[in-house]
Amino acid sequence: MIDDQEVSFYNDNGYLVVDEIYSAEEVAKMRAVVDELVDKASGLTDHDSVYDLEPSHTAERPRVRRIKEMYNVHPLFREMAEHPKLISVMTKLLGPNLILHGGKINIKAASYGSPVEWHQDWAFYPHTNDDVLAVGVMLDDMTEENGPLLIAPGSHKGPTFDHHVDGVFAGAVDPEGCPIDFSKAGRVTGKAGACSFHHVRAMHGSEQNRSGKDRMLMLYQVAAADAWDLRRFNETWEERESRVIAGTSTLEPRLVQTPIRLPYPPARHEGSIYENQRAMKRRFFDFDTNPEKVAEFAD
Ligand SMILES: O=C(O)CCC(=O)C(=O)O
Repeated sequence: MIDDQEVSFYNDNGYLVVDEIYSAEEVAKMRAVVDELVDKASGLTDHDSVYDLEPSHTAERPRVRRIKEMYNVHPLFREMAEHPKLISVMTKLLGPNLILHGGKINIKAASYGSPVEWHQDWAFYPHTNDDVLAVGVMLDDMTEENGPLLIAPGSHKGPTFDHHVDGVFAGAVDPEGCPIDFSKAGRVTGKAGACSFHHVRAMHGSEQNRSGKDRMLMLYQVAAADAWDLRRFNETWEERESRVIAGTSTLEPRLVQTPIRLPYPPARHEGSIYENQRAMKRRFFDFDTNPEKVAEFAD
């Protein structure tokens, strides 16, 4: 699926986009399941273990912002993590042994879908080595207008920045204190079925979706099987094995010197990155959460 030049692009920049990993039929199947799941959120008044809700959500007009760990919610999403084309790309980037360690569907609906402040995934889940990435499966076309993923090229080779506010984890960097030039970020776009791959240390974020087009992005968090999550030594062996999506696991973690910061004390607002980031004193992206205003955009 990818050649050596694309691997070099990923190694140099910390991200890559590959077209046509999933077929139109596969995307349609996944979208249909998401639609069913979103319908089930009507009546919810608060976030739960599956759904994260937009600030403008009401029980009558459900607005789901995220479906958490979708592979535990519907088997199709677990199956799609092992798609041969996807595995072929990740094998080139991370090696033959791969483990799924998290995931979500960020819905970012037309007119109001929430922004995500600048952050590095590494600040959330450091591992024993950084052969770890997130795949963004585009379930809609991701365009310049509908809040595409923005990634600061080369930032995966730099420091891990402070993601705390007043000493408590908040899941984002202070845009004023961070030396990264966000205006130089790559804007990740592609057709539905394409996938982005971003390195776990790459600085990234995205704007609120004020366009008229949905931007649904399903993220699989994948690691080389010898990268062990530093926060997670308490699951059973069977649980860990069930997350292997290619090759085999190992009991010999590979240790590599990387800049690590731990996400403790836990965020004031837990449940999702959107909630964690509510504690930020300064935001980079405009964010209209006023339900009246946001409803206006949507109508
Ligand atoms: O959906 C996006 O634009 C950002 C995704 C992301 O970085 C996250 O959910 O952690």
